[in-house]
Amino acid sequence: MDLFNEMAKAVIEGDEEKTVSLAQEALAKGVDPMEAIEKGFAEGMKEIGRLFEALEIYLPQVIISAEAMTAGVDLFRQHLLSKGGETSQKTVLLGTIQGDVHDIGKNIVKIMLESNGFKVYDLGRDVPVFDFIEKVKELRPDIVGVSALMTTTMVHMPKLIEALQESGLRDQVKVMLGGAPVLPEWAKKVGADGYGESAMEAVRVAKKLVGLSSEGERA
Ligand code: B12
Repeated sequence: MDLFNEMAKAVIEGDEEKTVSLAQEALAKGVDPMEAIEKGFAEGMKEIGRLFEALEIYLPQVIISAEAMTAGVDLFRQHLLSKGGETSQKTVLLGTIQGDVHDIGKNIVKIMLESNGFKVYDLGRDVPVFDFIEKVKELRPDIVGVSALMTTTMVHMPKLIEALQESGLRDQVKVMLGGAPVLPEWAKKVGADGYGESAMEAVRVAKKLVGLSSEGERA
């Protein structure tokens, strides 16, 4: 679909006005927001990642593209929230782990979970393990969802699981991990209950973890 290519291109060019107007166009045409995010905007961000890794572009360009993507994704989020919908009363505490400011993927996971009836408490990015633990105590969520985009920060994920154990909270909450460097085998090895490769999978896994669906395997 041409629209998805245009959306990817707008992210690559870091054109915020364009990402917003294309998101509006997608909604007007009745395109599924999640499909548009995954096949449009996220494809553009993948290409940015490739160009950055090939040293063809520099950090400021990545930042501009990230901002353009965020603006487009926000428009979809407002639309999905305004539609309301059923809520399962199941809760997810979500955040990007400490030392890591990457939050685009985490924000997409949040939108997907919200539009599938979960109540999401978003701790934001660069969230210390300690803050996760304090919020689990306070909010008693069904699931803790943790994102990491760097090999240097994903190492805090097992620390979070250990801290949950030490605080006597591990049996009361499911842990779901995600983010580009996280692999399913690793998530399982460090004791997570679930892993999601994409935002769509995050929803499938979250539903399974809280007993709302029977599909899928344990991470
Ligand atoms: C955009 C970006 C940035 C932006 C982030 C803006 C933002 N608000 O997020 C900016 C410019 C700020 C940035 C900064 C840096 N970045 Co950067 N960045 C990227 C880039 C290009 C894209 C990431 C992205 O948004 N992808 C798109 C989203 C949609 O995908 P995603 O995050 O994977 O999320 C999906 C799934 O993983 C999953 N998911 C995600 N989270 C979760 C959580 C759960 C629970 C579940 C179930 C699923 C799930 O669902 C999502 C949607 O489908 C990547 C390259 C790449 N190839 O990934 C580098 C990359 C991640 N960055 C990298 C680096 C090194 C940095 C910097 C250190 C650069 C620097 N020299 O300063 C800083 C880090 C600062 C810090 N302390 O965090 C490296 C990391 C290398 C490593 N060690 O592993 C990468 C891989 C680039 C590279 N090859 O060098 N970056």
